[in-house]
Amino acid sequence: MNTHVKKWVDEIAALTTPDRVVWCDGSEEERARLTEEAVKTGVLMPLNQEKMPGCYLHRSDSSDVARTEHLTFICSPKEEEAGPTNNWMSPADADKKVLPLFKGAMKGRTMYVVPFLMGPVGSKFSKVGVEITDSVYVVINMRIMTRMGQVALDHLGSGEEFTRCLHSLGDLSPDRRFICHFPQKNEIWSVGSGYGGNALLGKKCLALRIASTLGQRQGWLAEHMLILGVKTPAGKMHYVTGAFPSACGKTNLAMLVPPASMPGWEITTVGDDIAWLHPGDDGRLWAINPEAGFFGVAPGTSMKTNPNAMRTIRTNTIFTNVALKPDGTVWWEGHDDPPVEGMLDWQGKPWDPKSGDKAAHPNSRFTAPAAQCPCISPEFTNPNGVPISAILFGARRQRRVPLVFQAETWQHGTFLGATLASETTAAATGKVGVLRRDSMAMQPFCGYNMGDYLSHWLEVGQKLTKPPGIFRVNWFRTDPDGKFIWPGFGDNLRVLKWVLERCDGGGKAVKTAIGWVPTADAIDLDGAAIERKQVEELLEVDAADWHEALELQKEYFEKFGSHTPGGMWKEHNELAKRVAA
Ligand code: OXD
Ligand code: MN
Repeated sequence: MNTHVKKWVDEIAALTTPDRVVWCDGSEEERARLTEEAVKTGVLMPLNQEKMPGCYLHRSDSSDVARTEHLTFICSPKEEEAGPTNNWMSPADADKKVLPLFKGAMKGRTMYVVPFLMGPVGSKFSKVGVEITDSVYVVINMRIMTRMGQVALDHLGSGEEFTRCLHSLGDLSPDRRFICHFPQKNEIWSVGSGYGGNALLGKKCLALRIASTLGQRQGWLAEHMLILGVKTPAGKMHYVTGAFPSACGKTNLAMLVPPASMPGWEITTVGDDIAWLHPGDDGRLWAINPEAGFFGVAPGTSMKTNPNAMRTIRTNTIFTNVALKPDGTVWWEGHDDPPVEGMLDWQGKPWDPKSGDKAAHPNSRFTAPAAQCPCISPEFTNPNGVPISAILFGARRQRRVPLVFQAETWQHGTFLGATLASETTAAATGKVGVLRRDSMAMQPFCGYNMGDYLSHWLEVGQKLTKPPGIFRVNWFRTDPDGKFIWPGFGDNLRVLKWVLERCDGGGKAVKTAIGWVPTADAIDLDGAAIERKQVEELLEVDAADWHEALELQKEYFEKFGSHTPGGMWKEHNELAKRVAA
């Protein structure tokens, strides 16, 4: 037993006073036992075991259905270290305000100790966490989302370097809900929520917020990015990462199925949400996926939009807040099957299709093992990761932003990521559809001052002699009737094809004020259900449109004061000159 882990667990047990302490080893026997317990206590409901073996439904508290960004804090010693885009709480205030919520919080409950590994087994890039939680739902989900149990303790050995992740459901009241991150002491406290992004502490809290600070100190990047492999018909293998805000199609893009009209292309999935990026000795950028599962948005997932996800979630999957059919299977808005009589909604109430209410919560989720994905990459478990040819930055934008364009340099690409803005989704509480700044899709997940984060991006770029190409994409432009113009999904491969041609020194493009834009004939539309004329529209750059964007970018960079790197101002000023010209 690692003495540092043991000591911390003893301290937390003394603080939270659970009835019993259970150390989790990650075994199949343990999974079966904990699942049985969760069924007995009503935390999980078995689904139809013939049609969906190993699948369960969880219904959360109705006030606990998404990430709560306003209750999420970075507890660095100085406010400036957290920066203007994070909520900050001093460590002393956290001790006063949040720590007492853990006092006696596990009385009458079981305290589970969950050692977990983020990243492939045997990788020097992987990190160990230990989550202490009083939620059996969290334990069962952590077993899917991470490499849990002995494997993590083996990786840690006798060392002291692990993230201390303390979680309690508390009383689930949003008034007593806090998600606190302590980058200096490598610690996370989460109380009052059982929702994935707030409670599965390996995911957003460790693999993004804490990891981003480790990356800053150690010279790498923790990013909100999918990783996919693309094999061209000529047999050339490329890996691409893509940063998109929550619920903007990362899982769908990561599991893309090439359209029938593009034979010979092959897509494999390395990750759908998080990438840890390291500059390699060869001057390239290398990526690992720290996660072992998918925590995907259910609504909109179907055999049409994402057949690989649908096949992944047929077995051994935990569904949260989806609708239940009378035959014990599940349903959500956008499912292939039509809704049936007698369904229960996500809160377990009879659902009336005429009511206009959603049957599944818009942020209902599936938690599924990545290894079950039919297109999982053989490199998913490679300790070295995969070398990256291209980075995409995408967001949900109804207007202005073209389908795709390429940055000129790493610095320009960093600027394209930094100025990303997207319409909000149901993945976080708050209004949906409001345009907000979301640099690198990391605004809610960066554990330190985002001005310094942008500097760090530039520093990492300096270490790359063969940097990936950087591209902005936008699948979400709409017509005057509000309908998406670009078909998306499998057809996104047409954009990827141009992207990779550019990375290989080909691909026709014109230089515009904002970057390299494909010529209208450069995108392969063979067999696509979209007219060339529409694609021309999607590629249009109207310089006048960018005047307003420039104003907003300026305001944004000013927020960070002296922390905004000079390189970002340089890109901003050059864009202003080009737009004016
Ligand atoms: C997620 C999110 O759950 O981004 O991945 O909210
Ligand atoms: Mn995410």
